[in-house]
Amino acid sequence: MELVGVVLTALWAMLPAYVPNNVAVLAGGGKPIDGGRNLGERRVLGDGKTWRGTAVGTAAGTAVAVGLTAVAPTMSDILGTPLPEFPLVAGFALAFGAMLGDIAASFLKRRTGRQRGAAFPGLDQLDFVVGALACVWVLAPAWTEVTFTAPMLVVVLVLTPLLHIVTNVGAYWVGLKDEPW
Ligand code: CTP
Ligand code: K
Ligand code: MG
Repeated sequence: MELVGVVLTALWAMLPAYVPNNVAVLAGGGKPIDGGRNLGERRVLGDGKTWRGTAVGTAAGTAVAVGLTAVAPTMSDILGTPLPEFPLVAGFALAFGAMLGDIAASFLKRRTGRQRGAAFPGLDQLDFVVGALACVWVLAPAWTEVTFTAPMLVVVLVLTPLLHIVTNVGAYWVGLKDEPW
């Protein structure tokens, strides 16, 4: 497959993982997952990781996977490259894994003394990708192995940080986020 095809397929396959954290920003609020508890001097996760944001984000990413699956045959024809369909468990795993990766990153941020909202370059841009890929690989191993080729993984690791920066600066600019990361 040529590069354009690899890039299209990689972005398509990761869309259910790209959506959840952005939806969580819009849906967030309410009870924090850690219930306000501390681990040592610091919060376990902090007020930025809520049940509602996590649930709505996961649901949104799963819904995206269902939608993409419905249009996969048509879009494959239009774009001239075979685009994968998502079994429900794979769509859910990509979405939920993205949220879990972000939650794990907040855990690490608090352990390293970073306040809520503080930047952690590198981790901020890739936490959700690593979470999504690990989760889908555990919950849908056969699908993951045929869908994610090595070139696609390289494209994902290179393009995701760029997309993440563009989306977050955009969200900050229009006033949806408090920080541009
Ligand atoms: N959010 C949420 N639940 C999640 C993830 C995000 O409710 N599981 C919402 C919160 O309102 C959060 C906002 O999305 O403040 C932005 O997410 P993020 O940048 O990940 O959180 P921060 O507030 O920056 O906190 P942290 O330092 O822990 O990343
Ligand atoms: K984050
Ligand atoms: Mg943040």
